[in-house]
Amino acid sequence: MSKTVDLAAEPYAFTLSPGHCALLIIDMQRDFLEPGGFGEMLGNDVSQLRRTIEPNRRLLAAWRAAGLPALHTREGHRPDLSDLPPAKKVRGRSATTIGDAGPMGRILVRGEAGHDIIPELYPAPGEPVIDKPGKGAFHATDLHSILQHRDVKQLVVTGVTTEVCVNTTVREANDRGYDCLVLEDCCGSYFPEFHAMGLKMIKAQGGIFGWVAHSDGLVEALAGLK
Ligand code: C5J
Repeated sequence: MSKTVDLAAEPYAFTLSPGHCALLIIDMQRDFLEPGGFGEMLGNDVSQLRRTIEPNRRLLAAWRAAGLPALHTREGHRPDLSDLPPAKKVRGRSATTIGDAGPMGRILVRGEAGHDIIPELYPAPGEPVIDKPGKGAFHATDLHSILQHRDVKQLVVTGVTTEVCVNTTVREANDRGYDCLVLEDCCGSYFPEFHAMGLKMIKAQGGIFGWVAHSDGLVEALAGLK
């Protein structure tokens, strides 16, 4: 697919190359998004994240219909916690931390119900799922080689949370030479001000880490690719 499409974005138009672009959906996991999960247990307002489900669902459907590659990430650790840095285990001084029993199984442990991706955005067969122990999706994962083998040079990035795992991943991707388009309505934070600032930091200084746009333009462009 050699056709390119210019999408309205900030700080300036993003030239989408469908043949070299992948959708990367960050950590849309039950423990972060669902009422009764770990995020809510910590006192967070999950509705701030849940508003991203429908835009992501619509985007993912359009993306798949256009025949483009989608990848999903999950933040979490091995059941024996051997990949959990001690500093991450104790951070926050919470009574309940990663690896402990939580409302949907052991918190952020692979294989537990809360660690899995929400049903609305469940990966289709053949869509890679990147299990990441850190905030960034490139740290200690095979994401970079999977993208390189598919000749991916651009990433459309969505998911949660804007200022933590989305921002960290976009910065890692930028340093590895990828152009990133972040979709504002498909990302979310428990803290609206961090969401706004997280997006601002990406597109500041001429797009120091990448581009920011609404998903409407991309969904419309994808329909035109069929
Ligand atoms: C993510 C977090 N996914 N906020 N994790 O952003 O700890």
